[in-house]
Amino acid sequence: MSVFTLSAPVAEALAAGRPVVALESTIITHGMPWPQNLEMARRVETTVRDHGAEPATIAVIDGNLCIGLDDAQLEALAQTRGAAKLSRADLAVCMAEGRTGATTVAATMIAARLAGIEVFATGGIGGVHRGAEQSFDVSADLQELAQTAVTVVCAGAKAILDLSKTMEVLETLGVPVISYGQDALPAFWSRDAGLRAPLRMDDPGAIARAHRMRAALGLPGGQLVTNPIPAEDEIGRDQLAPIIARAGEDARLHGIHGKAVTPYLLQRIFELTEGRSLKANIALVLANARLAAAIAREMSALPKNLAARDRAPL
Ligand code: PSU
Ligand code: MN
Repeated sequence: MSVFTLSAPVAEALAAGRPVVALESTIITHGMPWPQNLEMARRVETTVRDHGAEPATIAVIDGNLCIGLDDAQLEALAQTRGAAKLSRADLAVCMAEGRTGATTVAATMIAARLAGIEVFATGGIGGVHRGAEQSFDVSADLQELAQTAVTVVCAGAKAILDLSKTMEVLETLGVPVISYGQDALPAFWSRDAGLRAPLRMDDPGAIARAHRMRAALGLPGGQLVTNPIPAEDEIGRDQLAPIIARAGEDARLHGIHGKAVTPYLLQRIFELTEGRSLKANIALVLANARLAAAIAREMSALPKNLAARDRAPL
């Protein structure tokens, strides 16, 4: 028996070597309000399909690690209030107890890797929180990128984080951070974080080759591709800065900590921007789905063991 369950369309695509894009589910249960969360989840899946790849949304449903959800499962997940937020630490416990939970970037990478899915689209990864020198709040997503070979397409780390510290940790962990099509690091709702990205690539084919080249070099871990939000949908950095500061202040006043921090901040920024942050969030996820599909198409056209002949025996 397999530890995970593939949906029929995902199983067929993987068996045929067709491109597949993994999608996370925490963004559905904890990142966006109902019913926009369901609408977003459906549109992301359609976008991946329209761009020539099979979407595989990942979640734990009644203890089953499901890779690929049908529409009824997607709707039930979007409506549920009790879903746990699952990172690397929580995945096995949720499955052992037969419960339902949504996978974060870290847990989605683990599941994608198990199924042989190499490309994953999300909104923004977790990172080093502001004040981490006091709270030690550093997302497990960073460590996962260092050890699990999945290329993650995001719109940057969420601007609620300390972006320079997040970049420092990723550098230490040896994670390639690749800005797509521009020199600047994007910051989720804004195109420019005010920092230069360590790497820049403009070609999905080269990104796919770099992923396989890492494996050929025997390097564990994935790649982080940061794709700037489309210009017409962005909220400028200066406009957001006071709102993010206020949301952070409110989180402190209410004693929010641990797993609750990111969902709280996203919800508070939604309120303070009167819904504009959600509109931007949906637009950037759709853009990431398009780029991830393009990378997955390129990946499926490459030989599986690219340059493996050049690798010294271990
Ligand atoms: N991107 C979004 N919305 C989200 C998230 C990402 O647009 O809600 C989720 C992801 O699942 C990510 C998680 O892994 O937030 C990070 O949570 P934490 O900071 O607690 O590790
Ligand atoms: Mn955290």
